Amino acid sequence: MHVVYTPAHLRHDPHVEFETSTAHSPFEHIGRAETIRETLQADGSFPFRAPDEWGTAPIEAIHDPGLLRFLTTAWAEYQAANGDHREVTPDFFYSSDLRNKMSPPTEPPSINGRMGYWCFETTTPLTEGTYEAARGAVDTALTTTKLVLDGERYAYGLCRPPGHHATSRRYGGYCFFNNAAIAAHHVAATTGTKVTILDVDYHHGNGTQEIFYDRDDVQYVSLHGDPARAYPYSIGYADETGTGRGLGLNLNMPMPLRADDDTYLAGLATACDAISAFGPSTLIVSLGLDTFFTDPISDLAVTTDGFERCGALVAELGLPTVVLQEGGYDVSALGENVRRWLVGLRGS
Ligand code: SP5
Ligand code: ZN
Repeated sequence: MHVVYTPAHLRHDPHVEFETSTAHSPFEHIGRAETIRETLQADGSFPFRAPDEWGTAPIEAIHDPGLLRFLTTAWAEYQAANGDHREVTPDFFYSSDLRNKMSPPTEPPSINGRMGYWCFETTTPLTEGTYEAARGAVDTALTTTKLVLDGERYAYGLCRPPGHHATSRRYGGYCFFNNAAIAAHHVAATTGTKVTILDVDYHHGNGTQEIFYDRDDVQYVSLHGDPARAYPYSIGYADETGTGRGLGLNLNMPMPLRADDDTYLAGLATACDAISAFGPSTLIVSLGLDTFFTDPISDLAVTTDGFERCGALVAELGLPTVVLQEGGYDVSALGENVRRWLVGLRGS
């Protein structure tokens, strides 16, 4: 199984995250991707390659061109307006309620206003090289996808920053561009076949759901911490099933507190039944390992052995499978957890 990796992710290097009313060192940092790289390289059975360059067209097929334009220059514009800041976070968030009973808002002219227009939360700072890193993650996702379209049964993209919280018009949740959504649209648009995104990150992939909610060519299936208690709080409930042509093609499976391997795998089996019923040509897995029992920001209880069983269960679908990295924050176990999930998928 090939691994696609680029050191471009090192350019996204936050030192501060505003979370739970505290400025602390970030959960999402370069060490995450580096420990995965080191563990897979040490295994010796995962050949590495660099991504190709895909340009911006695949991003603009999914995201508002305004978001792309903003991210290209936002960090530098913020420095020019506000003086030197190593990394930048909005201090204002746009909400349509602010202009209730009036014309809808347009993009503000000032950089401080634009920060809150394109971002939805406080844990996702922009650093000097964030844009280049986010472009590298998209290139990684598309190159991994191409390996599978060209005939490989499985491939793994070590995407960082992750993607599944990024909506068509907003970044946040450590995510800038929605790597998995861009990959899924690429498959659907270039092959004319159906695609499923199976999202096993602890957090609901609100961005992926939003992007495909009204489409009948991409199914979204997610197991995640119940949004009644878990980020992103406002979306991810079981009664969100799609709309229009997409009705019935969005499946949310909120998980109870401390769900263990057997509970989680029972949910995953139900998810796999829904995927089989849809009949996609290709499976894209948004792989988060933050369901792990010692993850510092999550509350499920999946083990390393459980991750291997998850990979093996997904393999039973018999589908060409693109695995893309999302979250996972117990860095001491993250590399091995990814490796075991991929070993389960590969079957040895
Ligand atoms: C890709 C991904 O996994 N993004 C996750 C983004 C979550 N960021 C904010 C999490 C805030 C949760 N606070 C939990 C406190 C636990 N003590
Ligand atoms: Zn997550």
